[in-house]
Amino acid sequence: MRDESGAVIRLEDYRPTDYLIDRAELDIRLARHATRILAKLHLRANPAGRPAAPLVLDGDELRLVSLAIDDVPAAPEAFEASPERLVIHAPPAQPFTLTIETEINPTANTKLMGLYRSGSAYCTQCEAEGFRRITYFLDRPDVLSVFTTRIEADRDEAPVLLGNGNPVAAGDAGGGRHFAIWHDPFPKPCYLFAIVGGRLDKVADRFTTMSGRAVEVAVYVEPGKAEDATYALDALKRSMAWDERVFGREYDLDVFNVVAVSDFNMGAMENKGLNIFNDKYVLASPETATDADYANIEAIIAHEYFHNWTGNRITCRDWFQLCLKEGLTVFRDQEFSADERSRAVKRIADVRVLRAQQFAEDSGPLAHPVRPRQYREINNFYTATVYEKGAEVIRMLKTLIGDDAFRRGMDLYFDRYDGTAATIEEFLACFAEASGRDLGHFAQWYEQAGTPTVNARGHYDAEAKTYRLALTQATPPTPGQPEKSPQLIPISLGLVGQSGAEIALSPAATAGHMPGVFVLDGPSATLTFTHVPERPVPSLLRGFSAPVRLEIDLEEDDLLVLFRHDSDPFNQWQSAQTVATRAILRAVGAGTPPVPDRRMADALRHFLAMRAGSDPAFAAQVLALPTEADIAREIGHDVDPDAVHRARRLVKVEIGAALAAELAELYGKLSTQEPYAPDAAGAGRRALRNACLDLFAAGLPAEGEELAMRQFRGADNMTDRFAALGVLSHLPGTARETALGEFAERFRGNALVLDKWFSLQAMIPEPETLERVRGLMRHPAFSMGNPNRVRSLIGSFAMANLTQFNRPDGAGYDFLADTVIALDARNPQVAARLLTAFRTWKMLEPARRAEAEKALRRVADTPGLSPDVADISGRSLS
Ligand code: 0A1
Ligand code: ZN
Repeated sequence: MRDESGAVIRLEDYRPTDYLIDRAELDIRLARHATRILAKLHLRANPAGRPAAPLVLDGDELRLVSLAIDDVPAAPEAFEASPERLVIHAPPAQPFTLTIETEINPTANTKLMGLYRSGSAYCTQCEAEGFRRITYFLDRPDVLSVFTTRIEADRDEAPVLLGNGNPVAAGDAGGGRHFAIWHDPFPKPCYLFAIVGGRLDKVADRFTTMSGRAVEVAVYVEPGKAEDATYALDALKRSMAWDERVFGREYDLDVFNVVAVSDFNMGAMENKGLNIFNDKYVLASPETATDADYANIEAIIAHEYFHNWTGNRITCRDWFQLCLKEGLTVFRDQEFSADERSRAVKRIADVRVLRAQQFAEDSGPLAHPVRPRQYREINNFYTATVYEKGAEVIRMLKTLIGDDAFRRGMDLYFDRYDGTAATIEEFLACFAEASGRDLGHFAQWYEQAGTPTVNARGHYDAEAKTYRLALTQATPPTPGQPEKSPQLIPISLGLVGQSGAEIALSPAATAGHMPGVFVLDGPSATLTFTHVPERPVPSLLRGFSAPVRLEIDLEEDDLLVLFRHDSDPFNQWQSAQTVATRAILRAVGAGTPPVPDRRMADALRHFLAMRAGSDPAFAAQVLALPTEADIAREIGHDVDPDAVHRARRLVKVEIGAALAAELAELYGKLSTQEPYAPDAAGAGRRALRNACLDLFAAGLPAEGEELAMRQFRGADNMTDRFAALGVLSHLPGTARETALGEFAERFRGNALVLDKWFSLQAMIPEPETLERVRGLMRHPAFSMGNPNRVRSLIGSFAMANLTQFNRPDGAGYDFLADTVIALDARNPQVAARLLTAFRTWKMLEPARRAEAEKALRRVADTPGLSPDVADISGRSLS
């Protein structure tokens, strides 16, 4: 256990280290239970540090075998070693070397941090503080070292040996062992260090960079699975080309390797030249992966690759600056996917994720700024706020200063900070310089937590032909920030006439900003538009130009004008969502089906007739109702999840029944015999077809079940098979159980596919589900040791089954509490992540709130908790 558990680390306490490590030469002798690491560190005093200070190196569960200073064995009184620390009392004044030998047991490493075993392979995960579990080091991102790594292993056990940088030598080491030496010329913090050793297959190719250098690119996977890595390899090459084209960034080593492992705490990791991935985000074949899986693989491959510049070449000064690399890199991967696929659909999908994850986090006890000011456990800050809201902040910056100044700012940033560990202030200064703008107020997005609400009220003066729009903003208090200041909010807007024509904006309305963008930077503002020939419908926050909630007093008919005619596809989609949200909220209030609203069904019917053929992916987004969690957030307090579920169901049934004929027809039209390809166009058609099936089955369950069963059995790809199973999973009865059984049988032995099967069952909104989940935990394919299994079964139950996790009797909460406590002993990071399912407990109605609090307290009061779980339970209760 790390002894600093409970200690608060604060941004204001940052100071440089007293020593620097210019070079690190590692010799790692892999062995299952006793791996030896010989580290020769070349140190010198940091001119920015305190002179003649003791040297304190970080460790975590380490055993020191030997220590030498300048190649002379260290006298016992010269140092102090514990599993967590190595202190050299009086280091030499001149540059010196430390030679440290440690021994670790990768097989016993169930935390999956540091060096561990996944299947039969050895791999590492060092971000954020895992390198200290390999050797003693200055384990922080502002210490940049050039690494040379020799890896030695049994040739039989680990014929493939990979490290950071370029391969420089390999050979026989005697006694059935062999070695490889890797050298990474780019100074990097140790969190980017990685090695892999194992019996792995690969797919490889060559990428020629824009300056003509040849790079060997390869994806390594478990033996026999190379075929399933070809899509990832292709996505990698497309990412490399895109970063050259769009940001002018070229790759810098001779090789780029990706390795897929089955035991991984997160999605993937951007280690220099050696990305390590959760195999869920690499392996794909039409039979086993859905279109969504392919899109995720493409996005995550791109994300990790883009880190080579935003994260690796320029890293973070400290972990408070995490969003400097993560927010920016998410923005970059979102733009990549938007360019590779449909921009509008990608934006809608990203905003759905932002609202589901980040808005939820931002309105509860775990809310924190994009750049937090303090933490107890940094692993708990790889959050939707740092990643997703961090990306929104970059997007707003681009909206505010325009594409050209944004690109100039990026160029300046790369130029000025290459090879350094930077801060948000340094980053923003590049854009202030490139645009000539003062970004002082804008920078508050990094400091102030909470989701602002923007309220808009419009008034049209028919006589004067003017339209006045009154805007106000307010941000609710968040933990540690009771008072909020107005944010600087870019509001992309337009005015739409009743017949759909865009009304020209009088230039004065948005003067001083980018065209069509009004910047709300105070508590309120009034915009006056002149020469407005008719009563307009305002289209605000186009493209979701800021991460805020928008309240606007539009009538249903006005929303439908936007749905039909808005030139901004995001707001077209948004207005349909708003209409549906209102219908569901009315049903929650009434407890009965809302008065059937013909207008909405008519509008959808018209929309499908006009747009389904030309833009099926977009149409699928329109047909997908707001989720139960969306509705719960909209209600905001005293939420009864059962009432939300019933109301949403009622509306879905009503729409499904009203449109049954059209949905069936469209479903039929979209049923092609073309062979499966995971491209955006095909994915769009499948998404729409499956959205039709889902709505149709809600309206006409008996017919829907038959159709779904036929699709389930006849599908030639996982997208269609799994979508049909999803529809069946919501229809209680024997067909569902039969289909679930057939699916399990067909994919026996394929862990990643069975994860989908676990997840689907965990999300069934019925009281028997908790028992089903408990039963599935005893399934031979389930294991508490594998993060993907845990997330699929238990994570889906807790995070994506609103009614059953929030059972009124509290059994869902108790189950999660028990599971988190049990898992904590094995893998604190994954346990802490699971516990964030309680992040919205305060908005529940009082009886459930009391049950949730009881379960959270039980976790918090458990002796011997990891810092990870102690931090989340403590903050959740505060
Ligand atoms: N930097 C990675 C995310 C990551 C963070 C921590 C990890 O520890 C287990 C692993 C991965 C990314 O943004 O993809
Ligand atoms: Zn990242």
